Amino acid sequence: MPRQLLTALLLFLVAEELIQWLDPAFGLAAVLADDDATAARTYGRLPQDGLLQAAQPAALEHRRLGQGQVSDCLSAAGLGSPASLPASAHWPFIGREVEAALVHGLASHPTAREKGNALLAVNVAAISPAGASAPAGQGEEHMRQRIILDTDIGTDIDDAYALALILASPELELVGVTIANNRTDQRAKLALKMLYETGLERVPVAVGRVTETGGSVNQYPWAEDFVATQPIAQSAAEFLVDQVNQHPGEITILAVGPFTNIGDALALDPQFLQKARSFCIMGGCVGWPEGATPEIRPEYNIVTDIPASQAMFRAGVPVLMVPLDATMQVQLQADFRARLQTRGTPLTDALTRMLALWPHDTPTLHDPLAVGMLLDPALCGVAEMHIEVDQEGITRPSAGEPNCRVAVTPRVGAFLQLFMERLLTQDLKRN
Ligand SMILES: [Ca+2]
Repeated sequence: MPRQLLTALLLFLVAEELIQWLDPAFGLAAVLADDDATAARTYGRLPQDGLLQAAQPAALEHRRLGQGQVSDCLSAAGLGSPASLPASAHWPFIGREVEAALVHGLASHPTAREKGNALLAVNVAAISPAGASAPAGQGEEHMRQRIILDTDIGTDIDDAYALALILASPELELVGVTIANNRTDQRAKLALKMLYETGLERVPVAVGRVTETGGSVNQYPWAEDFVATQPIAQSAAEFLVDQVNQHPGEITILAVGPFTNIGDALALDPQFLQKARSFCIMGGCVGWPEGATPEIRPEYNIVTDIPASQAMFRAGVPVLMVPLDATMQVQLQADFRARLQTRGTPLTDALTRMLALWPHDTPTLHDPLAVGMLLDPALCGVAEMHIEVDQEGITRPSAGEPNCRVAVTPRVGAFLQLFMERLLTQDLKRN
């Protein structure tokens, strides 16, 4: 198996096209590819099971590399602060800051090369074909997952990327889109137009109630004149309740906006989340692992509708929670954006147009990371926690039976690779 792993790695490295998509985790691989002998020594000794969780301590042991040494490496490279590194045993090796530091460290400090090898070994284990985290859909055991996306598309740009990732992922069947937060009529038009332009106008869009909460619909001009399709007559909450009652145990609900529609659906049917197959949110901030997040703070989706968020966490169903702690690490840098822009499909063109209206530069892929967890649950390390929402909208872990599985340590490189592959290889269009 080590030889197969090496072969897989070398194939990976020579795929120049691929390497250009990838983030510094794999840029590090490219650096080390200059030295085949070193690569062979490193990769030939990888644990054979390929499990990320097993590979991390094994690789550390193999290279006698501890966190202190990594901190030294960061310091030597003049990048990063050892004090900012998470102290947890589930230390996120694939954090961008660490990767960037190591790339620079390797380039300028030969003694750092050995240290980099061990971290690279971990990354290779994580992406290897032998890994336990092969993308869903490649095995017979993976069923097509039916999902409803509850979104506030139109404020931050990441909702549009999340919808795009769903549409471009054959493992997911989008049952419907429900729209939350303030001008839900305008947001609905954005979703309707994205679905229409990609030939998926059969997917129903249900509008949530208009609220007085904040968040401008800055991308609305892209869909302002769109009249080809309309939302369904059911409200978002009615649609959610109706669907899980019609198909109990089958539908995954993915909520990536303020949780008003979830709260309204719970008011209609307090058991509605129990009838879903699973329930996943992008939201909250848990301050874990220690040091990964500067401080626990109220997160937008939670704080925009605190009563709905409180009801959601008390609904008695396990929540798969993808918090800021993980999502802030996943950013869509300029080279990635350029690749999407030049792809030229209706879907990527829609994203380009909406991005141009978004009043910021670099998207953080909060909501797409939650989609990623539905595609491949191994994309983030997960911790079980008991979460309650306080009056300020803070989601502080507290004592009690776990009610959440919280995604805290993202494999940034693996996620971005999946994200870019899906959006660049799709060819969705109107029939
Ligand atoms: Ca959102």
